[in-house]
Amino acid sequence: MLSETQISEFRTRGYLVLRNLVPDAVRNGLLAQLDQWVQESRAHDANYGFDTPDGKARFDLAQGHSAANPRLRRVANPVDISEVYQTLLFEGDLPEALADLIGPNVFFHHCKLNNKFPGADTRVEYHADHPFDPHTNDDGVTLLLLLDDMDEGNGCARLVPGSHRERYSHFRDGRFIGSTDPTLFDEFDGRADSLVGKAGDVCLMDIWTVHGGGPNQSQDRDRRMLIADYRAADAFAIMPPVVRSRFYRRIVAGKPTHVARLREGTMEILEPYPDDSFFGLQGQQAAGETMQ
Ligand SMILES: O=C(O)CCC(=O)C(=O)O
Repeated sequence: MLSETQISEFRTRGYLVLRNLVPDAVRNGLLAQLDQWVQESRAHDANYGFDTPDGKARFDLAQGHSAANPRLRRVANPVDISEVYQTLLFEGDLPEALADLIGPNVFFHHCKLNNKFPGADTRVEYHADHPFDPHTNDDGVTLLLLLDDMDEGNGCARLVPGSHRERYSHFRDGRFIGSTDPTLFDEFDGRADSLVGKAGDVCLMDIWTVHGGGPNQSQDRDRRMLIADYRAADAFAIMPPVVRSRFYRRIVAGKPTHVARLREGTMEILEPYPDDSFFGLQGQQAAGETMQ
């Protein structure tokens, strides 16, 4: 599905944007489901939905959440509870594009919805995805589907081109902090490209590409993004997945294997962390939580 030029752009920059890939009808189905979850969140005052494979809350609420002002900032593995998400992520064009980059055999790892509400201070600190889920090899792609039009004003993601060839520690004082060293954030800000795009655009990002993003500073523009992590089928986890899906290791392209491929090198190994989502790990409390 991808051209040689697109594949080469992915390898050089560490990401590739495919414009207008997901039709409005499909996107509207995903958003209708998300709207329903936001409505349901009004009945809760702390994270909820613990019927997940790892017992962590599926629905993560930002500070300031209330029935009148719902702040559902993250849904872990919407695919586990919604068929429209399954169809999009497991069938059709998207798995085909992934197979062109890391195939022919590809499995689904996990996914999540990130919801930056207008005026909310939710930000994402610069990090790469592979350090959260180390595997025997690092052939993997994170897919970012823009559910709304995005730019810096409503907190689009920012990606550091070329950073997939660099390596940054996600530890500080011997502890996994879920981001690169904060003293590097200014440098990354200077180098990063903003993922400016229209709803329906898809970005395919190498799992080593450093990325982050500021808050949604607009008064009235949503910033909703679906994020899905896929790996080559011969990559095997070195530790349990941090956001476990009931579809973990589902083959979406090619066929399964029981033979692991190993990449030589070194890798930081995190301790499993208790927070429901990585926002907690990055120091942004959920509704009802207080600083330790
Ligand atoms: O929502 C975003 O802009 C990026 C989120 C992200 O990188 C993540 O959840 O791992």
